[in-house]
Amino acid sequence: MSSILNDRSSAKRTKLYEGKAKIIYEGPEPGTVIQYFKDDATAFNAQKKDTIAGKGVLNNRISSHIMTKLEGIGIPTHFLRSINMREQLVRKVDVIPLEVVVRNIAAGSLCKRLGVAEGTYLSKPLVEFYYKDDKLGDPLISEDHILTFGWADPYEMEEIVSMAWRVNDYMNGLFSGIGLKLVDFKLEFGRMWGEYDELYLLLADEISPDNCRLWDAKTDEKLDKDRFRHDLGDLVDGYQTIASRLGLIPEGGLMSADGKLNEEVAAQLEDIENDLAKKRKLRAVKKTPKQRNKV
Ligand code: ADP
Ligand code: AIR
Ligand code: ASP
Repeated sequence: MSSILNDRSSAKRTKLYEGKAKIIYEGPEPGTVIQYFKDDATAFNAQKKDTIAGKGVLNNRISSHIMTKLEGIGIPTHFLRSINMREQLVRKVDVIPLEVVVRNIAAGSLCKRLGVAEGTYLSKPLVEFYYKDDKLGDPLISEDHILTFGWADPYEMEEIVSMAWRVNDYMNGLFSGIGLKLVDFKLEFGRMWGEYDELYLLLADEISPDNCRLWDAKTDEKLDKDRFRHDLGDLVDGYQTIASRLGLIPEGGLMSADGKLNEEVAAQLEDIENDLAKKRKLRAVKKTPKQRNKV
């Protein structure tokens, strides 16, 4: 049953790219692609790997929900609609090779790099940029590197930083309302050109516990991918806690008592905010001559 449901549609699709956590397939209409969420987990530039049943389903659902909410407050995203429990239809973009990290509380590489104690509240949200290149280990870069190498222009950087702040404001409210601290997160953005060569800058990729640090507000228990990175406990348990507090899965969770994915519950998660998504309109950020990613 599981393999039928999981492979149902992907079998017929043309694979465009396979990454560490997702597969990108050709979409049904021009300008679209399908994101398939795998159960694969990697950390430390894929030096640590595992397959964790249920992770893909949860990330697909959580990301669809958050992207839809962000669209609702006027942040343009690539998300079009959910297709099934592991797949979503998104607008195809040229991904800007940047990982934009926003931090509210010190954790992870910030602590390692600067010796700051984990859990220190930052005096203001900190926006960092990393050059998205696995071979180089996604190095930390400055805005000047981005402009010097033409990975984005000043206008795009202004938009990116402004969107990152707005996403942070919104998600801080969303998560604090359900007893979670938003420690930090990573965003990716992409370019899409319209019929008249107008440029749309869209929030792309995913927003899920794979790329957000989320701690329980009372206990500071880590509920995100750090569980996997540092062997802190069952990953799916943490992701399920987040999803159920967001009201996305029933209390009992997604896994059956035998530790397997409950296909029936998982299939119900497909039934989501697609109505809202249909009402969306895109706003171009500027007219520009066609210029594709240089890297
Ligand atoms: P990685 O490439 O880092 O291993 P994933 O396994 O998550 O990451 O693969 C998904 C890939 O698809 C990422 O490289 C991401 O930048 C890219 N991507 C995300 N959204 C879109 C989109 N809307 N159009 C095209 N590519 C996208
Ligand atoms: N992130 C960065 N690269 C990949 C991911 N997923 C996310 C982490 C964390 C934030 O960016 O999940 O939420 C900062 O990561 P780090 O390792 O720089 O502290
Ligand atoms: N996803 C990245 C990796 O596989 C980084 C991380 O999440 O730790 O290495």
